[in-house]
Amino acid sequence: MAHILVTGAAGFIGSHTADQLLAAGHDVTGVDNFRTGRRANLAAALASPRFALVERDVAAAGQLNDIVARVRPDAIIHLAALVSVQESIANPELNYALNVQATHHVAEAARLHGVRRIVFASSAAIYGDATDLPIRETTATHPISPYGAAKLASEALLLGHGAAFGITVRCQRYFNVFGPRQDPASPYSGVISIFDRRYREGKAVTIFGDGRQTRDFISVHDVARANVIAATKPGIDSGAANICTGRATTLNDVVGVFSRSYPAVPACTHAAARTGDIVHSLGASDAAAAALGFRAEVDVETGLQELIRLG
Ligand code: UD2
Repeated sequence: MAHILVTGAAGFIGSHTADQLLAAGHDVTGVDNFRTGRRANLAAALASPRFALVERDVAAAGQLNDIVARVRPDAIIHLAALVSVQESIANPELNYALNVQATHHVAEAARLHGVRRIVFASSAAIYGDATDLPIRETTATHPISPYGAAKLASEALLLGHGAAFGITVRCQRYFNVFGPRQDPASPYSGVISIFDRRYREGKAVTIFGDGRQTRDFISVHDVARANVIAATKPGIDSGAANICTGRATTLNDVVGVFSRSYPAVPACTHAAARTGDIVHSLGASDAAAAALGFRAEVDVETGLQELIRLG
């Protein structure tokens, strides 16, 4: 069994990752500054004697060093981040601190204390508005937001450290992640989290555009499993891979699942498409299968039904 340090452990993806690591028998040290993470997400993890939580800001230099020196983790899963593209546009300086500098601090903590592996939360945002689908890891990267740029820069920082200092680095390029604990609070939150809340409240949802836009929606349970594999599977090499399903789902299909489960909720309304919205996004999943042996298992309908049951 391994000891894994998870930054951003109280977040949406972090808390599911901690839960799955614990379920697999590993020890977990979670680090979070609770800027966007929530203690309630860790209710299950905190009940485990193999889980420890440290409140700390990884974006401040040196903040991880004493923890890493004490815990001596086998791997760091670095998920702490500024998670909103819109916030990165409103506040590029904060994006730089939380999404670039913090990554460098993680890489340095790993180098200084001999951590052998880092798993990093990258994003499909590094590909920008690529239109040649499905998106492969060989697709040209051209970020169109400070957020996407920071994720791409972080990949480079980590892979550079990895090559120079003998650290295995896995960059996980998540597509549209959805599932329990995703925060629907902002208008720019993941569309499924917004729709889930509105249907539960009995309110009509709004589709921006005709609803025929598609996304590669991946369940957070699959994403957490991909993180566990990347952090703990023996004998894997450094690299980057899409973490996606390889299947496109239209927004109309998503609304269809909700509306069948909530027949009393008024029909959805339509508004103008969001400026800058990409119409189609779809990842190729073969690289993650080859490098990690990972394939997504939760189809969108099953994942939506889980949310609806929890509602
Ligand atoms: C995703 C990521 C973003 C960035 C981007 C890169 C999320 C939450 N966002 O943005 O971080 O990586 O991909 O391409 O994963 N929509 C509605 N009604 C609503 C809200 C949204 O119709 O109330 C539409 C929206 O206009 C878009 C689709 O739903 O066409 C998906 O929107 P999103 O914000 O969940 O995710 P996306 O793909 O724009």
